Amino acid sequence: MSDGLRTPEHAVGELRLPEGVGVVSGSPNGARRAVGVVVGRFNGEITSRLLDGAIAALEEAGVERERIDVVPVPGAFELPLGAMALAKTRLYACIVALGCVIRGETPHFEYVAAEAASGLQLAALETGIPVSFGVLTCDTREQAEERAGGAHGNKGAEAARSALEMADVFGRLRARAPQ
Ligand code: INI
Repeated sequence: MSDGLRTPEHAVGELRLPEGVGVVSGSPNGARRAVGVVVGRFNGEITSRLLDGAIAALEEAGVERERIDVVPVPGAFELPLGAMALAKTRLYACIVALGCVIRGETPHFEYVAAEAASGLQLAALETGIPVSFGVLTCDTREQAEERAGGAHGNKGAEAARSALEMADVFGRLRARAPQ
């Protein structure tokens, strides 16, 4: 099974929610939302496709093009700082981080990929603004191409929808909390 999100080694099926509990869930709704996108220039052929996928998904979800700001950074290692800077402006409902790390002959890959992942999570946790992880970490360029608009979908689009969903659920939770 491959729906673009999961590869055959992932489990199929939807989450089943038990009856009787309160469920606060969001949807990728972009209406009246501004979104910041930070994107690595390294492996630019791939990150351009991730960016195209993300912008298309944001517009499809109702985000107006003029409300999308894109910040290019040198590579995936710089994504966390870019995301943090965007989040701290408080101008954006969520941040989409896009990059592509491809394994080389040295352990450099491990450092760049690990710092990108933990740094992006830190940016979200420190600011309370959702930051999604649209960073490909692949062994080969072919694997990256498959995930940037090829057989495995477009992870940029997936990251855009995840960020909007989290922004939406945050909004719903805020609306429920006592003022
Ligand atoms: N940056 C990437 O985004 N992808 C890579 O595959 C990559 N590799 O393999 O080196 C990469 N390196 C650059 C890194 O992100 C920083 O820009 C650089 O180290 C300067 O801080």
